[in-house]
Amino acid sequence: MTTTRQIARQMTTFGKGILAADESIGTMSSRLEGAGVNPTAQSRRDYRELLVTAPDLANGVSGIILCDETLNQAFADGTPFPEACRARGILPGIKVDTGAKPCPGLPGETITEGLDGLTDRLAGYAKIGAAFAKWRAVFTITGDTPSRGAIVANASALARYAAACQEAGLVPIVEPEVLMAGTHGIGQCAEVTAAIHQTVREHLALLNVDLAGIVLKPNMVTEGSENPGPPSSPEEVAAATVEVLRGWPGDLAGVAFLSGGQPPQRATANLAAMQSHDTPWPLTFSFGRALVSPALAAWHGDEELVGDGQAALSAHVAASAAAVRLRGQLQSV
Ligand code: 5MM
Repeated sequence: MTTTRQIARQMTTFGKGILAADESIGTMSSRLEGAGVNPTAQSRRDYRELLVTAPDLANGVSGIILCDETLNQAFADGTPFPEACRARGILPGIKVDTGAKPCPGLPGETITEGLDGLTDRLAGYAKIGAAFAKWRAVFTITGDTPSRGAIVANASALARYAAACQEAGLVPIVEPEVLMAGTHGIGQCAEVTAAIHQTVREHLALLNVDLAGIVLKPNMVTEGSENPGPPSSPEEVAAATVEVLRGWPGDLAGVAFLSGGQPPQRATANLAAMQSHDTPWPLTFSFGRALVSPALAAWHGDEELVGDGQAALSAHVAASAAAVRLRGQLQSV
């Protein structure tokens, strides 16, 4: 039997990242509409089929995160998505949270929901071929947030999710995301991200989650998107991010960053700069928008342009994979 440790190693294998294509029906529909595509179950399916069938996707991607709708859909030729992914050498994953909802008692903050019935859902996802899962907690930096309450509540949910995944034989991607929105500086992002990670680690330990069988999906440490100063350089982002990550022990399987709305070139440059730091865990990507936005724009629902959409995706996957492979050149792996 393949263990969660083995799957986590496969997910973070050298030179590859994870494609986040798990937009919920609402998010995906508004992105399709924004690209001029009528959002239906079929157009969402067609778009995800375009992504999965991009030539040689497996050269730069070890896994793809899907949402419940897609995992249960089939290609136009009838092949179920999980089977189609595995046939291409790509592990299928499933987003199992049900979204960040207003947190009772904490106005303006959110708690990610989805724990009810999770054990049964995980068993069902494993049965249809999922190898891993994803749960995203969301934090915003303002004058008085994130509060301790929001950090503890979300860390506790992340830990319950992670423990349930490992019992079901699925690798949990643990995603505590500090949003870029805000005027804060890079130092404040570092402080907040470190405090959240510390609490997440404590809660994972309380539930005996095996760190060698999880993949951490954090934000990069950057200044806020409305910060009035000049943007931090890739070297500054890399140094601040790696310093925060040093709180994680060496047995963590790997780190796969979200892109967080950064332009693709910036996310890739930051990822490249990370590789000069000697870390006990691989540092790779689990980008969503930084990989798929150009593909969606190039395709925009025109079946004649599927190849263009795939070429855009392939170019961004190749650039991100090349960034990760710098590790092999800058230090021994
Ligand atoms: C792909 O978007 C994911 C799900 O979004 P919703 O549930 O809000 O529709 C999201 O969790 C994504 O996987 C992460 O935020 C990383 O994506 P980015 O675009 O930040 O790399």
